[in-house]
Amino acid sequence: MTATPSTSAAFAIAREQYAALGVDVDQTLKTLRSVSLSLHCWQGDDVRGFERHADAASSGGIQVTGGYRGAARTIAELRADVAKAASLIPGSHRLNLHAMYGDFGAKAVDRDAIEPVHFKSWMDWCRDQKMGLDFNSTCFGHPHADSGYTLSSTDPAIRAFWIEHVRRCREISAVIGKTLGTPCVHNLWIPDGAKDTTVRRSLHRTLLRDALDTIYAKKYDADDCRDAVESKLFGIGSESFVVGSHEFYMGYAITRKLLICLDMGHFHPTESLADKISSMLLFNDELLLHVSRGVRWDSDHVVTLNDDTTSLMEEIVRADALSRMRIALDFFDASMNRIGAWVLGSRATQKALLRALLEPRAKLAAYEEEGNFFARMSLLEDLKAMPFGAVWDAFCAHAGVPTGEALRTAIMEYERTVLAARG
Ligand code: RNT
Ligand code: ZN
Repeated sequence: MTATPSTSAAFAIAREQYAALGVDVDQTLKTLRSVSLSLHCWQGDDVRGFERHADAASSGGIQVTGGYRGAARTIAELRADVAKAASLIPGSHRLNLHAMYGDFGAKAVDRDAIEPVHFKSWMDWCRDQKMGLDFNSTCFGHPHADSGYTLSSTDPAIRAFWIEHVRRCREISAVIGKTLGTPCVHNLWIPDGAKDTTVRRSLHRTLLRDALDTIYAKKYDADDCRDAVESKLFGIGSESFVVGSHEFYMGYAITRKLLICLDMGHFHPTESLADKISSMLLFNDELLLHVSRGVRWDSDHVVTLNDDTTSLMEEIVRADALSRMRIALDFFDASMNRIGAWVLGSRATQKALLRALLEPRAKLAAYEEEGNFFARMSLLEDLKAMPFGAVWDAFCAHAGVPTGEALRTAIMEYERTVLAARG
């Protein structure tokens, strides 16, 4: 798709306006183009996965609501949907797979028995699609997670089961990274916690630390696999106690040199994830982000271009830390067209980043240094009304992806021709 004349004219004016503030729009677009998002496979099928013994997979404190038609039911359907979504997101991106999405054929393969071979067809597919592949242990939606505890269970057999699962997931991740020639980020989130006041917090956290030490004792080459651990504040059924809190993983990851995964929905609703970035970057080489949108709770709504997303990206850019970020998406909405949701959330993340990149940082910093806080505020206010949309449209046109009505048409066409037939 080439730029329409109106896009080009609008873009030319926008570029001049940004240039007047000292912002190089062309450089900005180049930077934006270089950022790959890790697209979460679980938006396509409401976090169900493809295990033979699958029960309600989205247990463990996470919840998908809505009954919109067209969820992917098979690996082939999910791949078609990911490819469709990716074709409508400018740039080149990665796929983020959960262990429960393995290609198990007709066999029931339990979580403590998964092997790299179960992910071979995903690696082949990603290679064809020119996508990197990231990976996640799946420690929820399983009878051995029913007590609410996995790696921090007081039952040694349950702990051993999940240790084996995560150990295998790391091994699979390393094979993925080596096979595709780009490091696979392996993320670990566990649901462990309790609904009500728990008196043995210390015991569960000690058990978790020790289980993790067993898991991460084996080292993999950072070119193949990078490990991240994801904290949380609370979940459904774990309102009063979450073993893997932010403090727990902050300490754990820093002392063990792992990545910390920061999910936008995993903090107090009034707490700003954006403000954490400049602190955490002092003590961590890289950070993994789960870009999400909590509405009143960790509800995993589709990401939109709101203040939270924008200020997060601003902080990353202001800290000159884009290359130290692994940006993954984490939302799941079954109340609307799922491909549309994927595309909108991904594009909103990119838009937030674009806005941040279009900020005249040097000028703002100079006002701040002079103590001219009126000028700083005034310029920040001006930026909100700058023609950022024209730059976004040009970015999409350059990437050959539709915007506006054409995007809606493309999504609805796919719904009519592909999703409707799924019943
Ligand atoms: C749960 C975490 C976790 C999951 C995915 C499916 O609260 O955010 O990242 O959403 O692993
Ligand atoms: Zn998450």
